[in-house]
Amino acid sequence: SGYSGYSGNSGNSGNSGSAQDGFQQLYGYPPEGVWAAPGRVNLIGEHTDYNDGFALPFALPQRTEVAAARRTDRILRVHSADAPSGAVTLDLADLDPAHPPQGAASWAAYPAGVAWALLDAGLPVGGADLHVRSDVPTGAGLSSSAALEVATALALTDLYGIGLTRPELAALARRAENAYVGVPCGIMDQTASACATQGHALHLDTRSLARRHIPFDCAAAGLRLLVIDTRVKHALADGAYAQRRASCHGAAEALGLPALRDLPYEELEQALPRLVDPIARKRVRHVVTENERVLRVEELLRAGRLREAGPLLTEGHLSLRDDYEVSCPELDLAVSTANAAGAYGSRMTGGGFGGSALSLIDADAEEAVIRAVANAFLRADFTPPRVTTAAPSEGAVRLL
Ligand code: GAF
Repeated sequence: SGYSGYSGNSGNSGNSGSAQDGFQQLYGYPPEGVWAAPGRVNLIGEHTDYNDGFALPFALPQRTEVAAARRTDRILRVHSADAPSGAVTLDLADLDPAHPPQGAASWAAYPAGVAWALLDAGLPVGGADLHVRSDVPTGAGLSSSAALEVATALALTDLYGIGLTRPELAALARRAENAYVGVPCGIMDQTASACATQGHALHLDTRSLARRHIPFDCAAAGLRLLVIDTRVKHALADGAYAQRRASCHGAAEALGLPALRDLPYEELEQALPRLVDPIARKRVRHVVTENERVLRVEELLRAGRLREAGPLLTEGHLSLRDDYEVSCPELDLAVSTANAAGAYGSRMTGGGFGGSALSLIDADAEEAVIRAVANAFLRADFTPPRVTTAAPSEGAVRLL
């Protein structure tokens, strides 16, 4: 998910050269193949995926590549171009969710978790050598972890002739993260990385797992999507995520519903007074209005009315800031500054408490918005943000 982010890789860090060459140099023989999976931005639909709700992510052009080859024994060797740990050697027989790799090797919990999840599902995966390179920034709320999990899952299943569908790959990658790495994320990030397609946002119903590919071509409409990485990650993030989940599940139970997904938008105002806890009321209001925003943004995209989606993005941000309370001063400043500089709308994306915001702008406003955000961060004495543009890109693929 990138929620806790594997920490070996700072992204864009000059790990130039191909994954294939890196593999050859490291292991002294060529890989059997190279697989890649992207990071994601969520356009709208935040903190809905553990409430059986809707999300609308798209894949980033930045991706994680895994060059890999089978081994004849039961050893998994993993190496990342950016990790300080050197190669990490694991025995498949010893993979244990109670003891994932620690310290400098903790990034290896993601590929190890994928191997563990495959074995745990009774699938015939064997030993492998892996070399990873990535330009998905870590800790930026852009799902570097999901990219690593999905690329590894695709590599190992292809190498061992295990035919999983893309949604099955996503589910397996999520299980690795939940049960082995120990992060209680939903299914959005892995699904985006595994299933997204170029030029489209992916409408995901996290209950039925039904997916719709919605054409989303900003360039053709004279628009750009900015991704503003605030480069902060507030310590609160992990505990607060679990708390939000618990609070949503508690509220659904109090309302007698299987999940908050089952509270229709039209019935929200009637239902809220039935919750005694004012905090729970706010959390529920976010989730229910956010599901509605996903459907409205999807409709606007389908109608080619991209600019009109802007205000819904900003509404979503305010809901995350005020009702869900997962924003932070850096994200709020990015959003308000971009909007004041002419953006159609902006919002935080991902789990929150840092990471990235996205902003929908006119193509010719790019320089002005970037300058305004950079200046605002400077004046606030915040770390300078990293701003990139993102076009909806292809999900996981085999490259070689
Ligand atoms: C993180 C999680 F990993 C996702 O599953 C999702 O819940 C998101 O936060 C919030 O929408 O990225």
